[in-house]
Amino acid sequence: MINKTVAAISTAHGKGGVAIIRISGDDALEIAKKVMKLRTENIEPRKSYYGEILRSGDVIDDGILTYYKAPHSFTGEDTCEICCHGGIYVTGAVLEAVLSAGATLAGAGEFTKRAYINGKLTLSRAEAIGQVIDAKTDAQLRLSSSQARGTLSRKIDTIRESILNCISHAYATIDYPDEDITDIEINEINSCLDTVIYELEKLKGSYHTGRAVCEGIKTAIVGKPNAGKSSVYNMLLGEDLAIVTDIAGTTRDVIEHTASVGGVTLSLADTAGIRDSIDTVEKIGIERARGKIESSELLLCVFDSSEKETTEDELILELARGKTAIAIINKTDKENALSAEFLKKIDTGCHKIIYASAKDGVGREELEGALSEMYRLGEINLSNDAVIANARQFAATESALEKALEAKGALLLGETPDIICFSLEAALSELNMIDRREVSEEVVSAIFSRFCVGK
Ligand SMILES: Nc1nc2c(ncn2[C@@H]2O[C@H](COP(=O)(O)OP(=O)(O)O)[C@@H](O)[C@H]2O)c(=O)[nH]1
Ligand SMILES: [Mg+2]
Repeated sequence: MINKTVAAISTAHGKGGVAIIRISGDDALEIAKKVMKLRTENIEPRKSYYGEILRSGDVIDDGILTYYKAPHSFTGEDTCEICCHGGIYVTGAVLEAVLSAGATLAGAGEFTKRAYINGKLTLSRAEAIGQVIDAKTDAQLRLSSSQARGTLSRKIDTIRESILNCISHAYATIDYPDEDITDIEINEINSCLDTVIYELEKLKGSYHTGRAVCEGIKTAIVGKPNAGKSSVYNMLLGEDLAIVTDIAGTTRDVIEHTASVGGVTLSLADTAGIRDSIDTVEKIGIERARGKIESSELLLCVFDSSEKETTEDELILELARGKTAIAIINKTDKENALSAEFLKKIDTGCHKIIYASAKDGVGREELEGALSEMYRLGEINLSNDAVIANARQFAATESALEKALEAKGALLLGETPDIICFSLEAALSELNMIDRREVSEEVVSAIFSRFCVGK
C-alpha cells in the first residue's frame, strides 16, 4: 500500500474554462476539506459539492469538489478532484494550497501507476490510456481506446485459461500414472494447445497492424528532381508543407511530418531529388536522402510519367531493392512518356503501383487503399479486436508462442508430461509479462481446483 497522498493538475497546462486538481491517497478528503470551505461536513462519495477555495486563509477561487472513495476510484485510493477556474495562475495557486495542506506533488503518470499497482488496471490497459492521450489519428484513438477498455487484457485472459487447461490435463497424466487416461488426456492437451497456438499466432500477427497504427511506419518519398515528390508529400499531409516549384533541386534537405493514410501512421520524409549534382548544398541533401532511404522501412518512389525515364529513375528502382516500395507514377494528367519496358521494371521492383496526379490530389485514395491492405486494416476491427500495439507486448507474445510450439513439439515426440508442462508454464509466464501478473499461485490453484479428489 502506498500511503503518501499525492496531487497534481490533471488538465492541460494553459488557459481554459476549468481545470482539475486531483488528489489521491489516504488523506485526500482531509486535505480537500482543508482547502475548501464547504457548506457541509458530510461529504458523500461520487457527489459534487460547491465551495470556496482557500490558500493561507484567503479565498482565491471557488469551485466543485468531487470525492471518490477507495476502492471505487481510478487509482483505487481515496481520491478528490477539485474543479476550479482554468487560468494558469489560479490553477497553480490551488495546487499550492493543496500541497501546503499536506499532499506531495505527483510524479509523471503517478495516478495511472497507482491504478496499476492497486490492481485497478492491467499493464496493457495503462499503456493504452497513455496512447489515448497521445493519439494523433482517428485509427490510433479507436485502437487505444479499445485496448484501454481491456480488449487485449481480456484476450490474454482467455489464452491464459486455455494454457492453464493444457497444464492441468498434462498434470493429470503425471498424477495418475497408473490409470489408463493418457490417450484421452493427450488428445485433450493437443486440441487445447492448437487453440492456444492459433490464438497466439493471431495476436502476434495483429502487431503488423498495431505497429502501423500506433508506432508508425518510417517512410521516405524518393525520386529524381521534379518528379513531384514534394507535391505527393503535401497531398498526403493535406497541407502545403514542402515547397513545390518547377526548378529542379528545390528540396535540399529532408523534412519530416506524421501523416495518417488509410489508417496507417506514416512518419513521412520528403527528400531531395536523387541526381548527380555539383551544387554543394544540394549534394548534402542528396546524401541525406540516401541515408533516409537506408533507415526507412517503406519507400514511396515517385516517377514523372510525362517524361521518358532516365538513369536517375533506374537508380531509384535499384535503391528500392530489398525495401517495401510503392511506386507512384505521377503527372498522369499529362501524356505518358515512360516506356513499357520501364513500367514493367517498376512492376517487378515495387509492391504496388499507384497512378497519380499529385498536383490535383489524384491518387491519394488509391494509396490509402493500398496501405490499408498492406497493413491489413480491413481484417481488424480497431474498436473491438485485441491488437498488439507495442514492441514489449509483441516480444512477450512471440516468446509465449515459441514456448507453446515447443510444448506441441514435445507432445508430438511423445515426451513425458513434465517436459510438456515445463514449456507450457514458460508460455504462461511469458504471456503474463504483457500484463505483469504473477504466475505460480495461479498454476497451483488451477491444478488443485481440478484435482482435489482424494489427494
Ligand atoms: N502536370 C503535373 N505537374 C505536377 C504534378 N505534380 C507535380 N507537378 C509539378 O512538377 C513540378 C515539380 O514538383 P515538386 O513537387 O516540387 O517535385 P520534386 O522536385 O520531386 O519535389 C512543379 O512545377 C509541380 O507543380 C502532377 O501531378 N501533374
Ligand atoms: Mg521537392
